[in-house]
Amino acid sequence: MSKDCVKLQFDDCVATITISRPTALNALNNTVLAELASAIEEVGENRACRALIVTGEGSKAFVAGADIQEMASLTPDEAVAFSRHGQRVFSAIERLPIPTIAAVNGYALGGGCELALACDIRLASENARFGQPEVGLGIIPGFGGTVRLPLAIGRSRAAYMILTGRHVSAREAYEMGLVSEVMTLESLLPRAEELAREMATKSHVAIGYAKRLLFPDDEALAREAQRFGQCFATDHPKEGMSAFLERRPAKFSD
Ligand code: DAK
Repeated sequence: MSKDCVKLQFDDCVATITISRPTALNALNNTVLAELASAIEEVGENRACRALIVTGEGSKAFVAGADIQEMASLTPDEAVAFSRHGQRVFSAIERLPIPTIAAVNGYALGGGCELALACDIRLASENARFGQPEVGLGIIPGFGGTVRLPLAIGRSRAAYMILTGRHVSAREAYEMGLVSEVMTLESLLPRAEELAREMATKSHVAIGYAKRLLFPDDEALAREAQRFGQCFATDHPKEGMSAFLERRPAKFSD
């Protein structure tokens, strides 16, 4: 599959996936999700590959979420299907038997924060910002955020992020335990590579087993997709996303 929005590079035992859709701050539309799925499959098939880095193109965004333009017109059934599709792609990353590092180089919002959460380890540049802003769009996190965020940082902090929709800085994310290290943007990829190579020297058998013990519950992910679909049975997603696209505050009906 040719890839316009996702770059995949192998450097002996380390693979790097770069989400590259700069006109929309690397937002995840159906093309990006399909290309990402194909890149993950290639990584999984490469027996020499011992670690994966996921990052975003440029210096502003890792991934600014799912594509709001594409999501705005979903029916409830399409919304469930979209959520399950995204969840499958993110679960495929999580289920790779090799360690995965999100090198977060800017905005990691909504689906972008969830993509980082699907990786085992998160490193952030100083300009990174994390958030689950979905409630402001009339929806809930739909790509595993309600399941993986509490696992990563605890229920109380996850509730703070999901229910307020606030962005948190790289430093706050570090204090919450959402990221393991914060550094300058220039140091981010070199440090990710260094860590990837360090983990590549460990037992890949032990790493594969250790990872499996950390997987979240499939049923919880299915419940999230179901609830996501239910949001689309109301007019809130349409209002929230139109408001974003029209650059005005959303006004949600009773
Ligand atoms: N989708 C589409 N386009 C986006 C985008 C997005 N998520 N984020 C940014 N863009 C586009 C902007 O529309 C703008 O396009 P032009 O107007 O230039 O054509 C361009 O990228 C630059 O953005 P801004 O002009 O807004 O740049 P600023 O520096 O002013 O602001 C920002 C940067 C990241 C703070 C802002 O762009 C922003 O708030 N973006 C939206 C972030 C957001 O709310 N993301 C969460 C999306 S919700 C689901 C499963 C999962 C999900 C949803 C459904 N199902 C099961 C159905 C996940 C949901 C999400 O991820």
